[in-house]
Amino acid sequence: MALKIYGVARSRAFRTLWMAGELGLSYELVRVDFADGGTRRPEYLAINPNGHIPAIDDDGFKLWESMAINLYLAKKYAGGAGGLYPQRLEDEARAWQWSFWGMTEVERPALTVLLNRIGPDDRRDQVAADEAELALATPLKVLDGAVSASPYLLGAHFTVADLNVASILAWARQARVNLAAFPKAEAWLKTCHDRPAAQAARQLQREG
Ligand SMILES: N[C@@H](CCC(=O)N[C@@H](CS)C(=O)NCC(=O)O)C(=O)O
Repeated sequence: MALKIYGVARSRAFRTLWMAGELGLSYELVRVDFADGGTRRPEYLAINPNGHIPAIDDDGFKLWESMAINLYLAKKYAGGAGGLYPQRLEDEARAWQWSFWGMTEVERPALTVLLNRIGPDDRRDQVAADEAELALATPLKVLDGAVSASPYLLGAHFTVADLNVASILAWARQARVNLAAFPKAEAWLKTCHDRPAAQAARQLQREG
């Protein structure tokens, strides 16, 4: 098989599995798990020296970092107007903007709420969870404004920008972050997460 995805669905590999599903790609999921030390084995470090999942091997081309992987896959395989990857240079730049924004402004507080609210009992810290939820309000307001102006982040159609941001925010929904103050963002997120490819990736998560 040409495309290998390294990771497990209950990790950031979820993002790549969702993207592969959107694109209708056939792939091999190579099970590398952080829970059993798989991410630190020499054979995996040869693919991603950071020891993190996900990573891909696309016919010999190896790539790591979830957002970079999704941008690459979308650009390579989405093709054509109305596809997941924007056609105009400016829209492409906005897809990068939203992807970097998701990683730098959203990911840490979303993960902090998740780990402290629904992580292992002995590691939960309600105060840290509440503080992180408060910190999320700033980027959520930005997102709410963006999807008030157009149905999706780059305009009328769902693109890699939506997938990347919504896949990061999946943690916030799992952690039951209250989105009521951001009704447009909440509706947009639900629309993204209701897509069949997102549901299929969620199902892979439930299966472990
Ligand atoms: N910035 C990286 C982060 C990847 C990452 O930290 N993945 C976690 C799982 S969600 C991991 O591999 N942790 C295992 C470890 O650090 O050993 C990305 O988005 O791909």
